[in-house]
Amino acid sequence: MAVFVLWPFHPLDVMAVWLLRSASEFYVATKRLDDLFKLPAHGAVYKHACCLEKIPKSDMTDLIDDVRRKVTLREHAVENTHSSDFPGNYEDYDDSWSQKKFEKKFRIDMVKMSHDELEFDMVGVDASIANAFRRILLSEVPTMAIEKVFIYNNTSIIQDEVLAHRLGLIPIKADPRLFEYRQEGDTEGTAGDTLEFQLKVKCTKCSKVADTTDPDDLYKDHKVTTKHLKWVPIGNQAEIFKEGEIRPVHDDILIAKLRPGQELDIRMHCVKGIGKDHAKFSPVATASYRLLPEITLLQTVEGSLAEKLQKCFSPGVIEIDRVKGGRKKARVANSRKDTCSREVFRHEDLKDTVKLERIRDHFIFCVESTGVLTPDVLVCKAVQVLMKKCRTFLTELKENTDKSK
Ligand SMILES: *[C@@H]1O[C@H](CO)[C@@H](O)[C@H](O)[C@H]1NC(C)=O
Ligand SMILES: CC(=O)N[C@H]1CO[C@H](CO)[C@@H](O)[C@@H]1O
Repeated sequence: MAVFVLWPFHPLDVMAVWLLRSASEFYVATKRLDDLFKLPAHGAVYKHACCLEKIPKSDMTDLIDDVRRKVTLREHAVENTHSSDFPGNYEDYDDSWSQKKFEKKFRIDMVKMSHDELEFDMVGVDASIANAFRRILLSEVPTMAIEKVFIYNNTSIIQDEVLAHRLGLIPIKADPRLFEYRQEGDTEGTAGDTLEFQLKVKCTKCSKVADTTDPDDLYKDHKVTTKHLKWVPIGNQAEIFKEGEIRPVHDDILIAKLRPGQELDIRMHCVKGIGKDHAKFSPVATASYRLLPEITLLQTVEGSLAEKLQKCFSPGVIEIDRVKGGRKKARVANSRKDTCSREVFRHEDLKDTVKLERIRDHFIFCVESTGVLTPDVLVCKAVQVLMKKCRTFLTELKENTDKSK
């Protein structure tokens, strides 16, 4: 039986490709399908096809390779966004998963790292795995944050609840690995699960009143910032932690503004928690990934058109070379820098000169820490969290199969 499967993709964009599965002959529909009949959903199976033209098998293999490995960016749509490299999907491809194949393909390349930012490439995993790491980084790696605020006095213009919320969001430099989660219903807190801070500020007038309207000269302590937060050791904490080890990450975050006579007297309890519970526990400012862009020039672009092409992409993506006779010629220098804006498709004279793709299993990760832990520690921690989840799942699976036996 001849069964044709509609292929939702073609390099020339004018034809839909028909793939004859489990056969050695492939055909291209030479007319737009929408002209022939109403286009059904992708993947529909046809018994008949017309206007077909035979194409060589090698071309088809290239095409399948592209579809399996890359996401294609087109003028009006982004295509092949789903992974399709699972077993049995393509004839002649062994897409079954094996540890050995994975180990050979998988790699992590460090690109740059500073004390609060990390960029690395994760190659050879499915989007679901990469996304799991991203989500764990955002919401399941624990940190310490202010949870309970005891306000003894507040004559500032900021309401108690707003103040408490602002305090909660301050990143606290304290290694969460050294603390336990606080037990539910526990209001006191112990040295093992709680950090205490104190904020006691009173704004006063400066005695020397100069001829000025600048509040910095007129008043003392009129800006309450994180440098006013004092750590109060509980129990044996003073012996365990060195001076300056427990403190807000930054000491210039503005908490409130006061005027002479106004006063804040607050005690705070910091506890361990995760971002899933409240965003203030999230250890990262951002954790995101993007796919590695791949830009291919389909034809030579020269002269003023080359300059126009360069302007369509992010700086550094397209370079212009001088060739014989002083002509300018565009060259793809570094596709990685591209933001994939697809600007090039807005220009009639350029849109057919380039192919924009992204490698489906090449993730460029960016992790920006709030400063509590260094980003490399956070990523390792995220891996541990995922491993723990897997172990829990395996144990439960085993328990259930044992039970049903
Ligand atoms: C609260 O602060 C105001 C202004 O400094 C002061 O007058 C008042 O006595 C304080 N109240 C308490 C309970 O400390
Ligand atoms: C506990 C306390 O003193 N709260 C006060 C803080 O300041 C606001 C505004 O001045 C008052 O409404 C609160 O009663």
